[in-house]
Amino acid sequence: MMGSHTVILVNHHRHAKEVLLKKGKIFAGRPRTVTTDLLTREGKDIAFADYSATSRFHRKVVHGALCMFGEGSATIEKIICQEALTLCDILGESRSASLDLSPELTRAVTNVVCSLCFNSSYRRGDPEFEAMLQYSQGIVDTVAKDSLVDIFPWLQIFPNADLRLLRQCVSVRDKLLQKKYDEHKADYSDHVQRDLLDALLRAKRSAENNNTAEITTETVALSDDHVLMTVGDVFGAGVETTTTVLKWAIAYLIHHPQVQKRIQEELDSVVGGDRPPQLSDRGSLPYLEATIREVLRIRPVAPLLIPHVAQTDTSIGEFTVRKGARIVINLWSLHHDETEWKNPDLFDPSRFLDKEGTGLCIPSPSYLPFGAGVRVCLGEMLAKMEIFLFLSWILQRYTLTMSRGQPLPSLEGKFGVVLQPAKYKVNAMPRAGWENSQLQAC
Ligand code: HEM
Ligand code: PLO
Repeated sequence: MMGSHTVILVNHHRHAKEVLLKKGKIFAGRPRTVTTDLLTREGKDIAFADYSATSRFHRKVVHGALCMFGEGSATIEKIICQEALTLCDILGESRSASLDLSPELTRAVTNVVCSLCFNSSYRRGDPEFEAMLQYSQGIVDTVAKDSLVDIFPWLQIFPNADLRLLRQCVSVRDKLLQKKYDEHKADYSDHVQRDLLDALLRAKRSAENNNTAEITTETVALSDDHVLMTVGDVFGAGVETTTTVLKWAIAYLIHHPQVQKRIQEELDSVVGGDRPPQLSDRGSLPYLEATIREVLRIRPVAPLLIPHVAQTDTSIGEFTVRKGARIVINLWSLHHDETEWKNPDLFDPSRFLDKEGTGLCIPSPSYLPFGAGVRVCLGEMLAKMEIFLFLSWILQRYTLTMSRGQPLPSLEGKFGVVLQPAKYKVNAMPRAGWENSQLQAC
């Protein structure tokens, strides 16, 4: 029991798959908590919304919009490459001095998701971007981390520094979202769909006019709050998750220079030095892909996923589960299970390669970095494209090392709604032939 709630912790992949896949709809609910209610205006988003016609409709609209920019679409690749180019230029300007990459990575990733959501981007030093960095960290530090107030909601009547910070950050975020929304409404046209916000506006109008020709299944009325919270979810998820993976990947590459070297050798032989890497190279760079898989295994972004809720009386394995019970999938435990993974605490990308070392594999069923089933992550494709392109662009040109006299990055992580690495600094040494490069986007 956590407060008045039954919480079931699932530690084995067989049970996790029963919850997420076999009984996916039964376990598709989400709990209402004080902090997520504050963030999402009582669950008017996707991720923290209970399973309902509205949240299913949201998922569908967002999925459709992301597919429009998805794999195979030149638009998204162009946007990511443009940001990768700017990022590489900044690394070049650092002249191998130690640099906290975090704000630069965040800006690159934010600009990709900003283009998708709002058809806009941020320049270095943009005050709106600085404000976003601050409010987003404040939210990550305070939302949905099983804090006491989420377990005993009545505690919110007492002064609480975390809740105060969360309220303040959410209010800054909401102003930013509202501004984007007002701008979009002002020059919206049914005939052009510039971004996700346009797609949501269109779905909202279409539902209001009951124009079901466009939407084949359920069409649900969407309030302004629903549109705002949903775009806020995608924007927030889009920024915090991908940035976190890139930071973990770089921390591990600094700890394991031999892995970095092998990725660079693979890049040299497949891509060479005359052109930047592109999405179509992904299939020919198995070691880089295996490294990304290993980073997602050893440091899962959401080590406890988002809690699920049983919508009816049911069971998991031989255990009876009552309607309303909260289910926490312990992805950390799945990804570090010693009976499934040899030396699970060892960073070893080659575990994702086949015997010949040339093809990719998933060596254990105990691996679900994006969840599975009806609540599976909506941004998996986008995140994988970004991680691949950002890492391959950086490693083609630079070798990342620790600054002299600095400790190695901590691999411990700070637990919250996402598992973030601690701050660290890196040196980006240009590789032979890339010392004075003027780079071109793809
Ligand atoms: C949900 C992982 C990137 C949007 C989730 C969940 C996980 C996850 C584990 C929860 C699944 C569950 O509760 O069963 C990741 C990882 C990412 C990533 C590892 C990066 C490597 C993204 C991106 C976006 C996104 C880039 C946005 C475009 C969402 C949304 C949900 C979600 C909207 C909620 C789905 C729902 O509740 O129906 N993600 N995610 N994610 N993710 Fe991601
Ligand atoms: C990140 C901070 C933002 O300011 C708000 C936000 C919205 C959606 C959340 C995201 C935060 C954290 C990561 C989450 C995402 C929805 C799905 C994703 C929880 C809190 C994951 C990994 O499950």
